[in-house]
Amino acid sequence: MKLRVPLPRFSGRLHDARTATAIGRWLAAAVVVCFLTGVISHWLQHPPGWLADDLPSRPSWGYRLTQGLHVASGIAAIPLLLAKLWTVYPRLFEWPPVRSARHALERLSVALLVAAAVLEVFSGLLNTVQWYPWPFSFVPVHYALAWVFVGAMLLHVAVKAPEIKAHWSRRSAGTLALPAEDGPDRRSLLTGVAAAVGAVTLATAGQSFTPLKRFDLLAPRHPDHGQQGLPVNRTAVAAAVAVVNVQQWRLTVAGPRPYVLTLDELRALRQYEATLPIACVEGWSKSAHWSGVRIRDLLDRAGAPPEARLRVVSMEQEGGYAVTEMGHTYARDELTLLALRLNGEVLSPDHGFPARIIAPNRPGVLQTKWVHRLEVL
Ligand SMILES: Nc1nc2c(c(=O)[nH]1)N[C@H]1C(S)=C(S)[C@@H](COP(=O)(O)O)O[C@H]1N2
Ligand SMILES: [Mo]
Repeated sequence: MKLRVPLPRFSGRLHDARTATAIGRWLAAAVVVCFLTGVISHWLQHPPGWLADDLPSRPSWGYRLTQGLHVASGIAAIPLLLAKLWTVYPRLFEWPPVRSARHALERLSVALLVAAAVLEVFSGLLNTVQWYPWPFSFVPVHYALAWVFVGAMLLHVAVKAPEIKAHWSRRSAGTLALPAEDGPDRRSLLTGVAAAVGAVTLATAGQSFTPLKRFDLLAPRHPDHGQQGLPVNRTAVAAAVAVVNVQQWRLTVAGPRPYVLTLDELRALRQYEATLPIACVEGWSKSAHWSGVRIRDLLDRAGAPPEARLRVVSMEQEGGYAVTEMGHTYARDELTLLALRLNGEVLSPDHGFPARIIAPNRPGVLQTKWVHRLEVL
């Protein structure tokens, strides 16, 4: 008996190379922006050894821009990816499934590409809502997958280069005599995809691009929701930081000339002001007005050498951000503060009372709250 596989037949005409190329170009553009800004983000948060002491602390808005672009391009990639997969999915039913060793390899690389792409964008999306329904740690997996994704995409573009070239523009497709009557349908499809990208971008970009905050309907954060004019990522209760007894609280600075300060002594030191954003890796950001003591003044008083790194220790007991480090480019920047006040008020407990780090061009996760100890390294 002959085996008969009931393959679906596709009557839609838009599952063709021209549509795949048109959407693929936009998708590739979004992925390139997302990848480059993602690598910047990763290196600022987890610098490789050779870079750790040279990370630039300027421009002060740099991380806000790159991370805003990272999350926006990642969100835009979702409708593009879905549209691209819709365009090419009839190929899943190609018969025979494998024609040659070369063909098998190509299909395998496409399977890898699709798997990496889907996992990457959806893990990123879930991260923006702080939802981690998986057993692995987000950052290393998201970072490693990014390389797999981009590597598989480059391979795919190389393999498909002749087809991409042939279908790059409407005119080049015309020379291959694609049916002209598909034109209006394709235009509707592409317009629909563009509208979807525009809609998700408009409905989320306001979480970091504040002029659009009125339209910020889908983003998990709104720049105006939060105490003292600034969103809160982790409250004092969530971080299990006890209510601070101001009389007993001390800032300890460990270094060649260690010292301890009370809160009143800290407030009596020369105060500086800085307007700097909190730019969370999850995609929201907002500028705020801070004042407090310059980190470099505290370091000088401790006799720290100019190239010294600094370890910042929070009163928070557990949690991945309780202890952070900063290189000398940040520690010596005149804008880097041990902030005591935010937007004209004493820091609220959720914003890190009594003292927190605020530094330019730095991921939000490293803007340590509830600081009580600084160590010169
Ligand atoms: N000790 C400590 N500091 C922390 C965090 C934390 O969990 N623990 N969260 C960080 C993150 S992820 C961000 S985005 C900022 C948010 O600061 P905000 O709540 O003052 O806006 O604080 C950072 N500082
Ligand atoms: Mo964050």
